[in-house]
Amino acid sequence: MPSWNKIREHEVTDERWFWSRRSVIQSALALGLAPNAIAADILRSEGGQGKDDAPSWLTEKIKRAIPETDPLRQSEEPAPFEIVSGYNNFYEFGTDKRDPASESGSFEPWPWSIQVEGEVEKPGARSLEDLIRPHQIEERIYRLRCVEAWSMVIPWLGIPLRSLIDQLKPTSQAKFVRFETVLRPSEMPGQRALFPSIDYPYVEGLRMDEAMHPLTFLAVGVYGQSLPKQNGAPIRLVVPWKYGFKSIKSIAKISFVRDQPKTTWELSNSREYGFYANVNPSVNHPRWSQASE
Ligand SMILES: Nc1nc2c(c(=O)[nH]1)N[C@H]1C(S)=C(S)[C@@H](COP(=O)(O)O)O[C@H]1N2
Ligand SMILES: [Mo]
Repeated sequence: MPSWNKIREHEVTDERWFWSRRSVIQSALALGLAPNAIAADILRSEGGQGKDDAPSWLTEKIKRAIPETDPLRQSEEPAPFEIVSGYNNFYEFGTDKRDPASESGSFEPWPWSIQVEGEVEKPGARSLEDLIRPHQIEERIYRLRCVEAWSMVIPWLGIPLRSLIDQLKPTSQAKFVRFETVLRPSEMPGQRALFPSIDYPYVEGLRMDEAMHPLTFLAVGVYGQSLPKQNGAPIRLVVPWKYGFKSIKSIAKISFVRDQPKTTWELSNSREYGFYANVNPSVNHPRWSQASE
């Protein structure tokens, strides 16, 4: 039986190597053995500063996460941390797969709050701590499939979206949940682009029953640490049965609404990217096959 069935995902070799290499660099830095610029550069290139910036309530909670125990998860070998945090789609930082890791240096996710709006008991701004701390953090290993026909298996840490919805208490008028990514052009070079490829802020949405599905997840970490900026720090959606673009990053606003929200990719090209976007290998994208990945 593969080792990932017995140990927590963040204890597997890739990640152990990753952090031990990092701590070697950090101790060398402390002892004055490594030139600062070089060491800082290595640390930056290895997945951002998420681990250092996250508040201790979150890193402590993440350490106590319930490990994934899904017996159906066969032969799904997780992608190495370097790939999960080095090959990304996050247009706010650029359209190249390497841009989110290299261009997210000025993004400062902490402290974070989320604006809660619409058909809900108590609208208003809520700190991420208020929203996450009451819940048990779980590990979920999901295959994230991008509509571009690639996928990776990722060990997320977070809470079911449903737990947050239960906490927020939407009214019976709420039929959809609408999510918005933070709008910070000064920290996000893609949002400053003269001819941006999509409109900002990035918007996504789910029908209420999809949002309440037990697999629908709000990730605050990956591979045993808080989320790197390029993966959507400090909090992003993960919907394992929908194409990756539904899994909106760096969520700053959650609205409970009556009507189906207009989402970013639907607005930019509704023929290619619909609201529901359920993964289905037998339905081709208008410009390419979805049969394999
Ligand atoms: N705000 C925002 N969220 C986003 C995107 C984006 O460009 N901006 N890209 C989406 C797409 S197309 C994919 S495939 C996934 C990629 O997530 P990952 O980089 O953590 O693998 O994030 C999704 N969430
Ligand atoms: Mo994607």
